[in-house]
Amino acid sequence: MKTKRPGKYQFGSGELTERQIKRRTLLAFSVFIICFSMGCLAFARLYNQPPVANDVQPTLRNVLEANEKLFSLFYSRSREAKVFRKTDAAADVRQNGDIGMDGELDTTWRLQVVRSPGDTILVSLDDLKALPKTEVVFDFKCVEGWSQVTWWGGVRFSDFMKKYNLATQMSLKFVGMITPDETYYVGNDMPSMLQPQTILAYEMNGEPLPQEQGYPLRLIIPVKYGIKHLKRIGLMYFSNDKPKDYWFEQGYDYYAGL
Ligand SMILES: Nc1nc2c(c(=O)[nH]1)N[C@H]1C(S)=C(S)[C@@H](COP(=O)(O)O)O[C@H]1N2
Ligand SMILES: [Mo]
Repeated sequence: MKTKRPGKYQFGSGELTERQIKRRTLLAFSVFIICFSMGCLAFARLYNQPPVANDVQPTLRNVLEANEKLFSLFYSRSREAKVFRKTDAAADVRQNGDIGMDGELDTTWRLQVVRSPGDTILVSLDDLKALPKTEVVFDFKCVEGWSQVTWWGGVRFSDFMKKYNLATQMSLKFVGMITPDETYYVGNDMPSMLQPQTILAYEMNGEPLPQEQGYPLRLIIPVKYGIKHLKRIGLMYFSNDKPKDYWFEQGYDYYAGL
């Protein structure tokens, strides 16, 4: 059995001399200094970057975009939000966000569906109510940190697309939606839009949609955060490019998926 001798240390099976230890300590310290300097440089670069108007810093934007690519890879129609019972739904539904919600709308409202540039059809609330009704009860989440189980009824978006012969449009990558006054707008990826829980909602808690909840029609897209559930849809269009998105312009993640 080996005993420790002064000036020698045992490391695993081999023994190291004090010189070797000094050399290794120096090496470890150099590696630390190099890594630390690189970290400082990276931070300084990030910190000194000028913010771009209406956007986050370029480096952060690149990270966000890399995240988006990852997310969109994993997004699929099979994703479903957890469902709840109607009795779990809040009676007193929180109202949040009122951009593009000035005044009140009535039955003269029509949904404008831009099938292709220059080819727009008008759809009334009664037209939508004539389609099969789908209901969803899910945990509505806002990026501000609150969530609430809520119950919505309307037309499944995929049903709407099929009934209106919008198969070509369904093959595009995105759906854009805009309020009638054009002040709030969102873009959603087609796989999430065609997910079976996504509905064009005209009811809440089994009643006509209240004005502040987006009467006559709003989007309910349970796989996304609240920012994507546009209230008071005026116009809808389809494209392979990302439609403009209000909160994306403020620096939020484009997909805002859960
Ligand atoms: N037109 C419009 N739709 C909107 C918003 C908005 O400001 N304007 N806010 C969004 C946000 S951030 C959330 S959390 C939900 C809130 O929906 P609620 O008012 O039904 O709770 O609506 C979304 N849809
Ligand atoms: Mo929100």
